[in-house]
Amino acid sequence: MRAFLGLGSNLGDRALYLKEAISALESPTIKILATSRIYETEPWGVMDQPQYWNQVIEIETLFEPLDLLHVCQEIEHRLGRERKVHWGSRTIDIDILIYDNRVSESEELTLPHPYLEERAFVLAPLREIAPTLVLPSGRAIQVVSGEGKVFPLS
Ligand code: A4P
Ligand code: MG
Repeated sequence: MRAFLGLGSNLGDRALYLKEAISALESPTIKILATSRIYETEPWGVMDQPQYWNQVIEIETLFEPLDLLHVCQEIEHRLGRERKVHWGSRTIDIDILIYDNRVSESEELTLPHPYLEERAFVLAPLREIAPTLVLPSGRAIQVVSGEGKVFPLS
């Protein structure tokens, strides 16, 4: 199945955490199909924290959504992620944005990601690698920009 993952880091060596997360994800069960540029983004939600670096990747995977989530969480844990403040600083955060056309509203996993269409830090890199994508709401990604300032790094 095809899925899009959102990666974010705002603590320590942000470039390294993004790179390490992507190489940790790559495996016989997760193939990386596309990788956006890195975007420097202003914090969304909790403003009083360092600037984020965000990236979106497209994958092809044999994992079911919950197993994919657990893989992402295991990688977050390995890369030193500590869960303290909701929406607060983190070395690495890996969110499942879209998984095929799957909808889930369990406590553990919400699909598509609930704030997907409100966040410029997700939409800008997603638009870069999937310019013709139609978002879960039915709107084209080209006409939805979300909130927050974002700057591509290259
Ligand atoms: N969970 C439910 N659905 C999902 C999903 N689709 N993908 C659950 C991943 N996880 C999902 O997440 C809390 C719980 O969400 C998990 O246990 C999982 O079962 P978390 O990563 O432990 O905590 P969190 O990240 O603080 O909370 P949350 O709600 O996931 O926050 P977000 O949405 O990840 O936002 N500003 C900028 N510029 N860039 C950012 O990357 N990130 C956040 C965090 C806030 N502001 C930001 C950024
Ligand atoms: Mg998260």
